[in-house]
Amino acid sequence: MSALRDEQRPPDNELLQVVQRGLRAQPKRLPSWLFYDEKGSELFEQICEQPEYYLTRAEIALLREHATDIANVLGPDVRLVEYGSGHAIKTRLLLEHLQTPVSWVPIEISSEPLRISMHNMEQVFPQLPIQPLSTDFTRPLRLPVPPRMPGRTVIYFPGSTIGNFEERDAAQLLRKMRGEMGDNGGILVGADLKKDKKVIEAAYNDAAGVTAAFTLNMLTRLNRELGCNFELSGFRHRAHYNAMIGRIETHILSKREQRVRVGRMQVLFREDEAMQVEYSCKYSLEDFAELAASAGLAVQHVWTDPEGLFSLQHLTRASAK
Ligand code: AVI
Repeated sequence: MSALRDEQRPPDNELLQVVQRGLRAQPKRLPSWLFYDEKGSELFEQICEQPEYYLTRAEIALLREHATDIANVLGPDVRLVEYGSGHAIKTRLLLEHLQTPVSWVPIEISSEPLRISMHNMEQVFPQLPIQPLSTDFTRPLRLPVPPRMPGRTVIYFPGSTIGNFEERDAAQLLRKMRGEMGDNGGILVGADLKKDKKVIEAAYNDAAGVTAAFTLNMLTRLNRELGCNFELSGFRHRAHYNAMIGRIETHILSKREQRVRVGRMQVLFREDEAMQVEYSCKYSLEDFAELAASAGLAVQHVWTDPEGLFSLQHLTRASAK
């Protein structure tokens, strides 16, 4: 278990500092990347299969419906750079339709998922050059030299992971992509759309409790990796849709007053105290266009699934002013 987990986390004392800083903050908060240890990644895969979690199904339906059109818009000889190695099915649906793609560059911090997705893709597209990059995609990238001259570089960022970044960080990430794709490049980014609060809240509070297990697994990870003593029965998951801001706000709530050991710190949790662990932003088409504009990008095309739940947006550089 693993290589992958060991690579994913910063060295222990760095991790401890991140966690202690978050627990000293008022209100307490921990970064959402802490979800994704091996167990958390498995639970996320299970979330994607829950009947309430419409995002993955909607994005796949969108690709089934529009992949030909998307491929036409992206044009021939694309170098497809994928942020996160993601759900292989989405990438396959896209690659199947691209005309003479130059290469696929999956970027993933953890080597095991990267290896698996490469292996799967090699089976389906034996002719396609694959140039994996095992790194954190939020950092500046040095893309590998392509096997032949691409018509354009397109950065593919599926799954509405952009929504897990706060607005300023999302704009910064898009601006970084803008630099990496070059003048005539593009970004193909998944963005979950605003909709009925009940539908959104159900997606993050599935009846089977998989999302709750995913959230609380963060505490199990801290117990294992930092020797903390979080008692899992003393905490619960809460995901609430903040309609004013347009985002799911996920918290871990303390069911009672309790103290937890985190390194040399004793952290006091009051009864009902909420620790913020994730945002999942939802966008109107205008919201997303504004976000893109703040990163020097313009929305060229938007595709949605037949139910209008989810969008895939093609962004290019906004014309120089
Ligand atoms: C990865 N990301 C797009 C998921 C989301 O919907 O925000 C993570 C997730 N958290 C709870 N359920 C799913």
